[in-house]
Amino acid sequence: MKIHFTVLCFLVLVMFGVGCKKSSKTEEAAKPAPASGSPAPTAPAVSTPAPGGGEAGSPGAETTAKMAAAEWALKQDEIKHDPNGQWANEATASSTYNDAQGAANWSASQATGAPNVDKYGDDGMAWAPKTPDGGIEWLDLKYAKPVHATEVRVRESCGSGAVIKVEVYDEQGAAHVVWQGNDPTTDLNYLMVKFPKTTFKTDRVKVTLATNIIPGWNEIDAVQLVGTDQ
Ligand SMILES: [Ca+2]
Repeated sequence: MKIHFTVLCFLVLVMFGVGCKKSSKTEEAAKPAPASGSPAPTAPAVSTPAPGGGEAGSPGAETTAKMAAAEWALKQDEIKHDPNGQWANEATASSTYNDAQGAANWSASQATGAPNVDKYGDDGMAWAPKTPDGGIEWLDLKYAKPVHATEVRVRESCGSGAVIKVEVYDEQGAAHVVWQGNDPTTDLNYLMVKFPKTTFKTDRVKVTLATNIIPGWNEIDAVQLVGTDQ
């Protein structure tokens, strides 16, 4: 009986624990989407635009939230249609939820293509590692066109804030760390990693996470490589 009780307690903790929860069939939004979150990605190299508050006439909280949501949507749209941006066309990962392969939900390939997760929370249209808090996991992405890269944008869609390193690969296959640090991303947003234009061309990006630093599932919807021919 004691063992059963312990198991039950554990299950209850898992079910009601903090962080991004996973429901295997229905897609559950663990948190309300970005309305209350920051409208723009908090980039390590760029200051975050203020969410438009504090102007004359002091708009009510509802107006401020609407403005923030509109600004968030504009930013998402701008990134999605960036002419220098590419979405991955191939991906592998350290592990996948339920050992998902091919185009299955939560497989590595769910991080290829343009973003397709609309709400912050667990979603099979994003890559998820096998366990929620296991530690180091990575996502390795390939792109159609090699470019001199200037930026990598990682769209986090669940358990945001767990990325610890971003690397790009040169033509010889050597990895170059373009960012390492504390990921400030919250809610459904991009981690925007800007760096001086690479002297080499790259068509491969590796994103490393420490899933244990953010309790619950950590999921990545899409990763954009930004760069130019010259
Ligand atoms: Ca996706």
